[in-house]
Amino acid sequence: MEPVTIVGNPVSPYVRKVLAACALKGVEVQLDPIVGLMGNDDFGRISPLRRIPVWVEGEVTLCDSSVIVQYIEETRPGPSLWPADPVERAKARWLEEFADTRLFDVLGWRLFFEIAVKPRFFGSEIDQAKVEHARDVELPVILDYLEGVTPESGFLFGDLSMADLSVAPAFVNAGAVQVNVDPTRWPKLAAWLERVEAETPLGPLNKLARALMRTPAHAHRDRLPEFGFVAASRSWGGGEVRRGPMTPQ
Ligand SMILES: N[C@@H](CCC(=O)N[C@@H](CS)C(=O)NCC(=O)O)C(=O)O
Repeated sequence: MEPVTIVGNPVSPYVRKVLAACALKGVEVQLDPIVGLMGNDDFGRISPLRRIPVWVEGEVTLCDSSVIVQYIEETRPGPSLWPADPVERAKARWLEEFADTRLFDVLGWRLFFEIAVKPRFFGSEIDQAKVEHARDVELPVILDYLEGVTPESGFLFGDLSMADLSVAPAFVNAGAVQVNVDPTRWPKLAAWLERVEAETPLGPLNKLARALMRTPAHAHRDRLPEFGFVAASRSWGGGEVRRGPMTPQ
């Protein structure tokens, strides 16, 4: 098989979701840890939305974490990434969808992007009203919902599945901007996040993400071996900072 390159920086929750799926399925990957906002012209050819992650395997290039995870599921042997029961499988896919859309809207775009990314990459002021509304009004509704679907023990559907590996990653980005899950208000969710961190491939990936958040972007490739990753020989990064067609204002 052709070697697989994952294009995308593990600071992105979607990149960590895909890397966790690769770890569970034993897919060996090389990593091109580019920031999506700094892709070069070739990046725009393999990622029309200029978003990470992208899967590159010979002539096959795939965008979107959910599409990539499904491709891994369908092309790689080993334990399924999803619950066996069709109802649970459908519910797990819904949680993946919820995480990729609503959860990331709030934790990713309105908190992490607004506080940590926009000022750094675009030199813009933080919109405090947006941040406070996201943190104090929108997020509690989401956390109440997730608390209601989180079990007392084990993972969301008993055994580890893509539901866990889709919902958990963005909480690291929220933590980086001091937004955390209060264990007195959402005890099951907070305990589940700790289990995911301690017992799944996402734990080491989250450590890598936290390390990269404290490292200038140009030095990210050099830090990969410390965390057991091989840097890809080719990079789709190095472009000017630019908005993609769906980058929020
Ligand atoms: N639905 C996509 C979302 C990917 C996404 O939004 N990636 C962000 C990084 S976390 C990105 O590349 N943003 C750059 C931009 O939108 O300009 C997926 O599941 O892969």
